[in-house]
Amino acid sequence: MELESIITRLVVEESARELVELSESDVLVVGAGPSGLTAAKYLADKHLKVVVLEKRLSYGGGIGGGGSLFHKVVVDERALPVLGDFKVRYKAAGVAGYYVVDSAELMSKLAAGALDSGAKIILGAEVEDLVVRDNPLRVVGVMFKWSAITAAGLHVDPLFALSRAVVDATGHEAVLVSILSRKNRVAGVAVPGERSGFAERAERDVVEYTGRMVPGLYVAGMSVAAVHGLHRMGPIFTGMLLSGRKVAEAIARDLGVPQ
Ligand code: 48F
Repeated sequence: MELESIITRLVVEESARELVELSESDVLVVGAGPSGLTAAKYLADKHLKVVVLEKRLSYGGGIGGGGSLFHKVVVDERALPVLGDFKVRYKAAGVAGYYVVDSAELMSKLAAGALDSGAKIILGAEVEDLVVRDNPLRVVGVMFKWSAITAAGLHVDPLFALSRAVVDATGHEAVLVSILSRKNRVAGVAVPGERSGFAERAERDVVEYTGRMVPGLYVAGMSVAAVHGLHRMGPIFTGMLLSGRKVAEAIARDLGVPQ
């Protein structure tokens, strides 16, 4: 067989085989930002089958921009155990209890940690709808298509991916909960959008409000702020990491995984 044929065959066969296998999972995490990647690792550590769908061709979400394009972000001491789990280095920088982290290191090691624990990350996959069941309303999966299709403005029907739990980790827009609210009025969920900056309260509240929206659908990271009208916090990432860890614990509990 010619090399060109081998390349095409291996890419298509392996991708197709894997996509079929991944079309039924335990947890679908939508968004490969800090909260989504953190959740993915801790869920995979519990031996759950975890798939992350990310619409861009890269992971890290808002991390890569660092603090307003400066290449550092801030965390406080509560984030250190999570940074340790991902082997992310941090530096004490003269303000007690606060640390700086290199944004490039944070985004790559969060992704590597999720992958090493067994999560699968599919890039270029945009979720555009939920899959639901009624009586009682529950979310049982998502509908996704390749982001390139959206970029090209083509009218193409999406594919399905089913799972026992779906995490909205799409950031400031809370894409999945917004879809739930707009297209499934029966859920009685409204998305007020996030409030203006108040870093200390935002860092606390975003973790506190992390969790289940309706059966099958969970919210983590900045989506939590959008859904619950919480403040934003700027380039400090403790809340994102702890929110990701918390949603993983909540899902594991709901799915009956021994803690
Ligand atoms: O925005 P993002 O980093 O979300 P996060 O985990 O973290 C927020 C922080 O980065 C920062 C902040 C806290 O300091 O304010 O902004 O809450 O990552 C969200 C990811 O979701 C992807 C998007 O490309 C990004 O990588 N995403 C958004 N919509 C979709 C999506 C979609 N419909 N389908 C797939 N991926």
